[in-house]
Amino acid sequence: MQLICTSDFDIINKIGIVVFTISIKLGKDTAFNMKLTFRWYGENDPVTLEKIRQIPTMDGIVTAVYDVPVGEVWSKESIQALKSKINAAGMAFEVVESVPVHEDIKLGNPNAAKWMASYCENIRRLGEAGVKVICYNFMPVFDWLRSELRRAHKDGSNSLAYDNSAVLSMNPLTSELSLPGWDESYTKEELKDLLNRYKGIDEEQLWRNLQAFLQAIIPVAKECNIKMAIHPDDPPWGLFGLPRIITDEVNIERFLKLVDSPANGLSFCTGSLGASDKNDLPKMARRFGNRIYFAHLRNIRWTGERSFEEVGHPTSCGSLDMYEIVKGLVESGFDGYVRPDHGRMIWGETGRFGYGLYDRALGATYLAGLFEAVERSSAK
Ligand SMILES: [Mn+2]
Repeated sequence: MQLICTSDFDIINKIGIVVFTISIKLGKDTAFNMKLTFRWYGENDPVTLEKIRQIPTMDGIVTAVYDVPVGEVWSKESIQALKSKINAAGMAFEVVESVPVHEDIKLGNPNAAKWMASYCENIRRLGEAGVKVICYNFMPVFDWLRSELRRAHKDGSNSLAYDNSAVLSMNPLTSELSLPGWDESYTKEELKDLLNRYKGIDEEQLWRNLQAFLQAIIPVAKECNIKMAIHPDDPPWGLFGLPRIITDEVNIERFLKLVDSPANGLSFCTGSLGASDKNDLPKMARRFGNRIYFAHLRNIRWTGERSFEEVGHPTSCGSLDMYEIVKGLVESGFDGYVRPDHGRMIWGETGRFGYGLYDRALGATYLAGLFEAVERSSAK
């Protein structure tokens, strides 16, 4: 807490009264244990750092180096440039999302060792730049997947949505599938080849490949004072014959034991894990809170078996109990980084799907309010 006292002697002299103002500033350090962050996609992001800075209680930026092919070493200059820009805008750069994992590592093929060495070098370089948490995922081929990018809602907003029957009817080798980002990553031929290479990889093999990866990187992360935080699979079930393993409580328990080190932890993404109504998120938050270093907090509404749409962040907007999730995190001792996750498009905003400014800013202030209330009532 900072006590700021001001007295304006000019006014005292002029009008002969004493003006004495005491303002108590509840700085971020004392208001929250958690640190509020916002994802930013770099210079090409229409949402600028200056705008993000104006969201109340915003601490830091979550971003990555985007000018290097997946798997390769990030230049120190690029890392430093990001840090300087973010710091100049008055925010911290302590979380990277993501350092992507090369498919050869997930496939466990002979090139894996080379890519793991590059990955370790990235960890070292980010550690030197003051990064504390690295988010990554271990989903084969596809990152997050949706069947609709602009599901219209009654209030005039729109958001991403996932309809299981629509996804199952899609063939990733034709152009029907719409997923931001992925279709630019691979040509149809490359995708066909990649899907073929995964034919021999079942869940157990993917577990083994993940363990080999962790065994290579976790000691380096520990040395560099970095917490690795795996992002759960989104949605948390296998697709197109590809295995997915970071999906539920049992598997997360197994994951944490693969390399049982504090440097081996989680990004707790409620929208991803919450897509399955079998996942009890408050329970998971409580159980894994001390190994959760980064929380993506957003709400979704279940619309059918394995189907959902993204909604505003508050509990009453969707199917997830955000209050109980935050309570579970706080009561388990969570003091990591939090960010609002995908937002709807509201107020006519257009831009990167899920990553507009307005709804995510509303989400950020809602989350700040939840944390303030829960942290302060738990501290009593
Ligand atoms: Mn997420």
